[in-house]
Amino acid sequence: MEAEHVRNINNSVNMESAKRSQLTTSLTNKPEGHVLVLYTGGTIGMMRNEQGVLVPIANAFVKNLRKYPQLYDREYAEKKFGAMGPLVLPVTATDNRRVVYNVLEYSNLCDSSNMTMDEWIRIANDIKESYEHFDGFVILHGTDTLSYTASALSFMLESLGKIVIVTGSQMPIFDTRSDGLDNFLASLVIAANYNIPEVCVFFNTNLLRGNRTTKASASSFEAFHSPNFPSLATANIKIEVDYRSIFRSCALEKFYVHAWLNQNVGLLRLFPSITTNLVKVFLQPPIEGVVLQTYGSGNVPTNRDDIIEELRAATKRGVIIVNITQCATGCVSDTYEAGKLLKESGVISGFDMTPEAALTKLAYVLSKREWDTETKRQMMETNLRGELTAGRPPTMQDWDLVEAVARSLRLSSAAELQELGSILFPAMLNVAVIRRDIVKLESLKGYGADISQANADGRTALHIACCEGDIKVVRRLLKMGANVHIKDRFNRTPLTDAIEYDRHEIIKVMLQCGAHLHGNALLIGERMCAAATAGNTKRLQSFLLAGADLSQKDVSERTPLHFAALHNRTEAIEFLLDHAADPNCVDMLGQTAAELAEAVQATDAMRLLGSFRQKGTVNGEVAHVDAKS
Ligand code: ASN
Repeated sequence: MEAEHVRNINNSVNMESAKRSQLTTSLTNKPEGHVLVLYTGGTIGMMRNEQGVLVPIANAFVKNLRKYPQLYDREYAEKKFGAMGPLVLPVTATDNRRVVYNVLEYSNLCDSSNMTMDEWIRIANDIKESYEHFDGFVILHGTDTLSYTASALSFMLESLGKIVIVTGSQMPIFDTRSDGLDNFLASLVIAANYNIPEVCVFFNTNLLRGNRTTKASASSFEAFHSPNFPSLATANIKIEVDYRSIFRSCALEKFYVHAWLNQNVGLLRLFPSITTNLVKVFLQPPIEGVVLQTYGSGNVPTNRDDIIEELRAATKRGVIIVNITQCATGCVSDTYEAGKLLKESGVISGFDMTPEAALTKLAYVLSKREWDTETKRQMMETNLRGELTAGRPPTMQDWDLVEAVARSLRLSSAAELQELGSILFPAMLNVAVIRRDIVKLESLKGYGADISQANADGRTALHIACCEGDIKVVRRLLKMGANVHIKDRFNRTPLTDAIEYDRHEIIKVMLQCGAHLHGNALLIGERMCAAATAGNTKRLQSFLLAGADLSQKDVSERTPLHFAALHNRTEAIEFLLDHAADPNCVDMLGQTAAELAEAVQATDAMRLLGSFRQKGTVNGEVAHVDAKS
């Protein structure tokens, strides 16, 4: 009896440990999400010097991060990348991807009150340089001018397909009680796990659209508000994303950086008894754009013709003047006579833009050489990155399809409705894609479907469309804002699917929209080697169109040409040679493709490669070259 009891306990202990080890394996086997952190300065990374004063200390941030187990899973990181490799977060049970992050520390770590437009341009260029190597970006920044930087970046990063989060903190991350740790961790997790192709600000559990934010408190942990637009996501026990409010670029173009800004811009805030002279001087050249902060819903005094005249004269000279409200929330309109006067004098509406968004948008719009003044004025009134609300915002009524289903299921709360939408829409979008029903796709979007919403396997309508192969459907999805970078449960992007199904036209369109090969180059090499082994020239062409290097090696340092030679695949050999595959590459045994062909007496391959026969040595150094002509 006793023995039985002990055996049962042992069994249950074994079961438990098996379950645990299964769980650990599934946690350690999680796919990775790669994030680049740009550390520009600010309180978040500061440390106290001997006098107890907060200062940024060069090269200390990363060293310190490695001491914190919440920020650095030493065991996993060192095993996989070595002691000086990228940092890795401990795995979380709730998120799909394990966060691997690199930190790029700026040489001039600065308090953000010292930031200038030059720094914004530098950040934008740094994102450009590493765009293809990371899933998302986190910018650590001082809070004082953080909203200006986030707003400026939202305009400079054109057709953005990946997430950029700007964050910081009110207290240094290494202080015992700090908001920095939560802000940084949540930003990393969101950047690695969620496809929100916007410049965002994360602070105190809220992910906000960057160009909608403003610093609202110098002391509260809730330092940033988004006065006229709801949060994009909230990070409490669960991270909940409101996919319907995400702004997606609908242009069929690749991500690019507009790395210029016009500095001749300014903010002019009206106040009772403002002098004519002050307005006049403010509007003089070289000023080219002014954000005018007026009263209430966009009003100026109706008894001040002098001011109106100065404004009229400036707009006639070509100065762009944008009207926004001094109020913390709300929008300008021309409901009052006081507001109409401004419109008549050539001042344009900034709707509900924050001062930070309006100013940085002016600096961006004015720097566009390809736009004339009228286009620039139009662009200022157009919603370019979700920075303004013009016209009626979408309401719940637009969601009547889901509502009808919800009613029949007796669901009523907004949360239930949202959840139902996230289940129904991906399925309905997929059916529309499979039926090639473009009208249905449009109407689903009209009903409130997020075009990039993934199903349970993480696959989006664009993944399915790339497999199905109808170029019209793919184009339409892209025009509706479908994102090209989303990875499914198997780490496949829509481009991976298009390659797998040899959809050449689709591959071209996807690349035009910024899609790129991702992941381990060796694995891509292996897949090309498999195609070469099978003599699958069409697949090799798919990889070539997708931007792959046809001389990419696999783990044994063999190229596709080695495999084509070994298996005597003449068409593949010809294709590879025609497309600049390097016949002189040697594998880990020091052998070229020609030598492999000779070793297996693949006669056709030997004939095609004969002129490239080369003797190599085991360590890869070329012993002599025997070039037959
Ligand atoms: N002065 C600091 C800065 O903006 C404030 C902060 O980061 N909390 O750099």
